[in-house]
Amino acid sequence: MRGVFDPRQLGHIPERELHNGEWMAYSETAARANAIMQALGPLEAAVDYGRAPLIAVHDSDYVAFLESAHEQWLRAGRTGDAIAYTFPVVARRAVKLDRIDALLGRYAFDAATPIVGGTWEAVYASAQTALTARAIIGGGERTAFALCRPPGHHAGADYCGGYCYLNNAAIAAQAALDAGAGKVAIVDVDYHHGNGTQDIFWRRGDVFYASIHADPRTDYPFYWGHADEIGEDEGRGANLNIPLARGARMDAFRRGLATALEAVTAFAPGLLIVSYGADTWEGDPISHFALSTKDHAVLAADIAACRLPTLIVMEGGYAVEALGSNVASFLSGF
Ligand code: Q9C
Ligand code: ZN
Repeated sequence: MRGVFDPRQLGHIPERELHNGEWMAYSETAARANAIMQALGPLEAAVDYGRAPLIAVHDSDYVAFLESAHEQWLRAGRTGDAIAYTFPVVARRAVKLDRIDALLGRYAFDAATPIVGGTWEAVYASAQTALTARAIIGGGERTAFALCRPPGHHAGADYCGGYCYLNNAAIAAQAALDAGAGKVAIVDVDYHHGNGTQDIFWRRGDVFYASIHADPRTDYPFYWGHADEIGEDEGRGANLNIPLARGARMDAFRRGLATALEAVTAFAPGLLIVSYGADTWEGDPISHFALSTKDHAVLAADIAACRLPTLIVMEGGYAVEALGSNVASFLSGF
């Protein structure tokens, strides 16, 4: 399978994140991408499609913020990672905000998403990586892999969170629609619910989003991912959440995936995008499912049995020592 990677993605190196009330080393490291590359061998370079496909999904003021945030942070006399300490949950008003701290909170929903010197270049390159892999399928390949990092599925149209800044899968989905795909389905098999992807397509009938993930009653991102969230307006019925209890093993996950894939098949998309997280693996340091490395190949084979053109976009997975074999196992299932 052809794969895409852009080395600019390695320049995003946050120092730490707030986790259960304490600072800990940042989990979403550049070493993740290196481990995957080592397991897969040479990947193709990303093509630059510019900002237009980013703006087709994200608010342009949010994208401009991402591009300038770290400079603003430095101009305010700060050093290190830019991070929010206040979040406008009560009054998310359209007032003009100038102070960098106000902007950081306005455009983030958690403290897991700092902005550092290399963040903009990396998130831009990550989105271009997804777009390039999408174009490979547009050119006639049945499958392609986008080694995206930072990941994307927690990022909404105007917010970052959960290590995500630009929603790579959503950007690729929109690009596919704009290229004439008709309808797109996204199946999200990361441990966490992809709240950003759900939000972006919440009222849309042309993109079906299905996710199997840890129950938000116990797990991040808490406020999204519950089974009763089915979309609204045109998007009513085009959102399917399948939450599983902590500790879930392959049998439960596979049943959930089968339900999701049945709905995808009924939707009859022109393209299937898989938001693939390896954080369902049994040894993941921040997650609590119990899938084995071999299980990943079985899930992928279940997906491949749908016989749809399929773009695989990398999301989470934090056990760096096992990440290469988990991703290689998943891709082998196709
Ligand atoms: N104590 C992805 O897998 N940290 N993002 C939660 C809980 C955020 C995971 C802290 C986890 C985000 C793409
Ligand atoms: Zn995850």
